[in-house]
Amino acid sequence: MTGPEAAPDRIELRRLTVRGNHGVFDFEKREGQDFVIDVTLHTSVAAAAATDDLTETIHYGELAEDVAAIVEDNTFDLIETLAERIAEHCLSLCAHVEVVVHKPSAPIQRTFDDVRIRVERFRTPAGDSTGRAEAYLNLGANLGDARETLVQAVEALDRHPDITVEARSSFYRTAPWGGVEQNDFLNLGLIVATTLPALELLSVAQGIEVACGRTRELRWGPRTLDIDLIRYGSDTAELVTETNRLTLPHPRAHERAFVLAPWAELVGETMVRTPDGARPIGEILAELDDQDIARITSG
Ligand code: A4P
Ligand code: MG
Repeated sequence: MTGPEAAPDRIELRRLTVRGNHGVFDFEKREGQDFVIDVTLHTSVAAAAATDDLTETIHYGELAEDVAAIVEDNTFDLIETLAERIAEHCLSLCAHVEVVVHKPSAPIQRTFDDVRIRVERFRTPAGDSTGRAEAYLNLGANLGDARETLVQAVEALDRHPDITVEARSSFYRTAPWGGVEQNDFLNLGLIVATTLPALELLSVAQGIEVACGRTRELRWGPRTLDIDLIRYGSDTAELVTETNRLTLPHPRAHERAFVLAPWAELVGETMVRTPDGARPIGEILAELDDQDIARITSG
């Protein structure tokens, strides 16, 4: 359904002009120059057109900001590298992208109109050659019938045609993390296989949150249902991205026993990113033993 052949539609951003400091020469890095970017996202816009709902599509304003930030926040020798970085980011949004980076003021001692690099990339499945990626999700609830909500959320994810729940952890009763005084949470972890890009997986998860009555009032406060994407991909091919809508791997996972304990139950050992580099999950969990969590072994 989301394969390139099924999406003749495109979202095209043209001639985004951003000042950056890329180039082999020192003066290029020092003084900077304008880079002009074209991005083509091959993605179906049918769902957005049918519902007239921005959340069903890729927000071109956010796309422009994210691409501009990649140009501004890095210093590469080559526009090849810049194009590749932008393409990598775009692959978190959809499965097939084209990126052109123009460098109209490149140091060429001849009259020329433009020099540009064009890359076309397809999402390499973080998992296998069929386009399926594996993801680890953490679900939490502490309002209403939390257990029932979690069961329904797992069923809803599994019902989605592009998502298969491969493994579900036990339920865990966990003390609230984040300093807001509230009831204990019920949490569980899920391994899913999916053909959806990460951002589409997040959209599906958020749709299920809404369907389960989730309202967002207080950060880290009580919630009917919260679904966080913790990792997309495997130890060797993990998606790393940081945008307004999605940060992967989840930036606070390594601080939270309620995320790590169900994950360790499902996978045994895995390496988890922390600000000090990747560390074994068991080692991090051992250091979080002051966090009050209990595995519920019945049911
Ligand atoms: N977002 C960015 N990256 C991600 C990601 N990897 N997964 C964006 C999910 N969402 C991600 O989240 C805010 C925005 O984060 C979303 O719009 C999404 O685009 P939210 O769920 O709307 O707001 P929130 O959950 O209140 O904030 P936040 O910072 O996501 O909170 P957390 O980290 O989800 O923590 N204690 C226990 N014991 N158990 C819990 O389950 N949960 C929380 C919520 C706090 N304390 C808890 C628990
Ligand atoms: Mg959340």
